[in-house]
Amino acid sequence: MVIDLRSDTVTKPTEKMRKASYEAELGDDVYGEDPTINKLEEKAAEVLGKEAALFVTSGTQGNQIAVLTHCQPGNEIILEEESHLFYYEAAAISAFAGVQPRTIKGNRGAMNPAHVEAAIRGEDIHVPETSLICLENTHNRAGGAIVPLDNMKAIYEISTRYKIPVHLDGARLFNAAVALNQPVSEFTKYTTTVQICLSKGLGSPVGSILAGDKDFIRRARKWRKRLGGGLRQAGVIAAPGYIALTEMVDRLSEDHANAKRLEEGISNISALTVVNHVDTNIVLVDIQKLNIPATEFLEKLKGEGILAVAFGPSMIRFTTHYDVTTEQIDQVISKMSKLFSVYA
Ligand code: TLP
Repeated sequence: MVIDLRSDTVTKPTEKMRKASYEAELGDDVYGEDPTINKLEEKAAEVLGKEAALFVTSGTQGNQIAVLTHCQPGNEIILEEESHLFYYEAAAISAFAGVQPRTIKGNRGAMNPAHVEAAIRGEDIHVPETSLICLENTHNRAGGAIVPLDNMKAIYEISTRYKIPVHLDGARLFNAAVALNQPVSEFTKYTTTVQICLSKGLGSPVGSILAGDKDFIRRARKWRKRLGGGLRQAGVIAAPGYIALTEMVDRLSEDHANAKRLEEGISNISALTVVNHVDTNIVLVDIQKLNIPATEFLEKLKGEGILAVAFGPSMIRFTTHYDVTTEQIDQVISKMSKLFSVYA
């Protein structure tokens, strides 16, 4: 059996989720009449500590609707230089919202609040208006790093002073919350709006939630419609989302323990170097000592039935999730030791 560590997006819905889809009460959500969607949105708003929430098709769609709703074309937005919104969304912020990115180099995904403040534009005919600050927690390219609460608080205080909204890409916010043993609302209280993914570690097959105040969500709903994201009997995909949100959160700690176990195992293979501090479910491995490109490394792993992804020419990302057991992690370690110790 293939051990798929490419991403936590590869998880399949549980039996209970499939059953919930089958049995879901349905209506037309564009009319606001799908009871299963309404129940999910209400629950999500409550959990995220916001007035209202909107079910969207993906994390990318949720982030883009946030940018479109907060900004006007010609504005500038501040974001971390390796954030998903900047790095992995195919320049959608420019293609759709027509905003200019102002990137800041972070430390383990966290932007220095002083750098954020310095990047906010003043009143000048030559410069764009800063209309949004984006955060990401956990930070994907920083290896699932948790952006500390005091960092979020400091940036939120600055944003409040300058009357600039803060959007949090919380695709893996529940991982941060579980790792720090805090409710997600402890993080979202330092944000104006937040996007969370139901379809990553929480295991739902489809969907994300965008949350904020009622007026923001009313306008966001219109943007979702414009983008063709107004779905009809969408309760079939929201029903697993409700289970994801209410029953799948605590078990994320198992994924974190498996990632730690993988990190420890890899640290005994001298040709491989774990480069991130493993806070949650992502392990980043530098393979430079092997003198082979990431593509060849991945092929060798694939030959042993193990999948991972390249994060650079000599960087590999392994992501743990609920479809991977501790026994499988041990198999990955032992297979990698056999494959790569010859290079040491
Ligand atoms: N991340 C995917 C890839 O796009 C890289 C992955 O495998 O990790 N924000 C963050 C922080 C993400 O990691 C992702 C997905 C998204 C947003 C987008 O979510 P989807 O895939 O639902 O559009």
